[in-house]
Amino acid sequence: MYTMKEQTVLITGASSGIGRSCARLFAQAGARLVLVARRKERLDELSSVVQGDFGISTYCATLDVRSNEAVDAFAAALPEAWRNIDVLVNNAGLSRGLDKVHEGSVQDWEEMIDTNVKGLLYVSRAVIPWMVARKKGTIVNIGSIAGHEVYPKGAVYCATKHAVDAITKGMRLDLMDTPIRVCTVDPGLVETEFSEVRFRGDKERAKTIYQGLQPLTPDDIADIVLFAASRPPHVQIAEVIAFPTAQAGAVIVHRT
Ligand code: NDP
Ligand code: 8X3
Repeated sequence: MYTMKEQTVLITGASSGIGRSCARLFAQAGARLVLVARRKERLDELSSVVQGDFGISTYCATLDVRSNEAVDAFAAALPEAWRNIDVLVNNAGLSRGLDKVHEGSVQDWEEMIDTNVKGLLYVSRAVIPWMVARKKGTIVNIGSIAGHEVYPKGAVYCATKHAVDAITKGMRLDLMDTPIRVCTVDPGLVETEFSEVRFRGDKERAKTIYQGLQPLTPDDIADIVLFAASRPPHVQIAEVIAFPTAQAGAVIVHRT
């Protein structure tokens, strides 16, 4: 069992999927949680569950990471006692649509770029200076296999995750002379609300993505995030790619 006792962990996109699982697993390990997402009612429900189950404390806030003003206002409003962020999990992200570039929706592109790239940067810009001042911290960015490969009709989502990969590498260079560690966890197929969001609520289409194989669960990924964050301070897990056993590439999947 990993211990995160007395550690403060900020998770973006904690209202669902991988972010929600990270909240539960870090709470089980004894961390105090700062949970943000747009759906505050879900955060409040999660917060009372983890407080009850694990006796830890939480701070929840509505936050749309696409707005730099909102991120700055969140950071300014965060009470002093919660600013000692030891672990930042940059998880909030989404895909919209599956389209050829010449047929795609500009609005979908903007939503993906604003959330996955600019949102991650805004939160990082607000939080990392606190880590630098304290000479302590671990940043875990949730990338994707889509940050290593490009698949048909996924150019823009893949571009955002390639950007996460580049930003992660850049952060590691920029923070190399500090004790702060930078990690990326890059999953393949994980069954969450991800595909429902991509296909705008089309549950049947979303289900087909995970049919015929055993996908990863959000807990599988949260376990890796917790592992990376709980290594001794001199150990920096730089990058983990995690696939279901029946997946060998972004679109190379064995289905039965
Ligand atoms: P979910 O749809 O289940 O969760 C996405 C989370 O991101 C939600 O909590 C959502 O909260 C939050 N979010 C989305 N937009 C915003 C925003 N503008 N501001 C704040 N929070 C936001 O999907 P996953 O758990 O699967 O996705 C988590 C991360 O994992 C993403 O970065 C995704 O790209 C990545 N990933 C997922 C894979 C998969 O197969 N599922 C594989 C590889 C990577 P709310 O709507 O309440 O704001
Ligand atoms: C999300 C999973 O399959 O679209 O990053 O690359 S996939």
